[in-house]
Amino acid sequence: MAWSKGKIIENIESLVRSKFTNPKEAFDYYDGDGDGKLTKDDFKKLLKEAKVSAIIRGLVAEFMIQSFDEDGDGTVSWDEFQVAIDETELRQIKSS
Ligand SMILES: [Ca+2]
Ligand SMILES: [Ca+2]
Repeated sequence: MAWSKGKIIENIESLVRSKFTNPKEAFDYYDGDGDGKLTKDDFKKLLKEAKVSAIIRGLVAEFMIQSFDEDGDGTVSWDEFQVAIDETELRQIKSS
């Protein structure tokens, strides 16, 4: 079974929809230490719950940070996360 970017996004979307009422709640939940930033480990936890294969989790987490991290600090802030969400179906529930 191949994991495409679309499939991974689909899994994350369905996780966020089923477990949280909006993306901010999801962000705060995975931001375990509450510093307003998601690290690679935080993304790995999210991907685990999104049932993404353990084999590729590390790589996908790395890829997500690299693609979302605009200011290059190696973590993803809420602002950066929102930009990423705008590219998915989750933007529709952003304000709910
Ligand atoms: Ca954090
Ligand atoms: Ca950043």
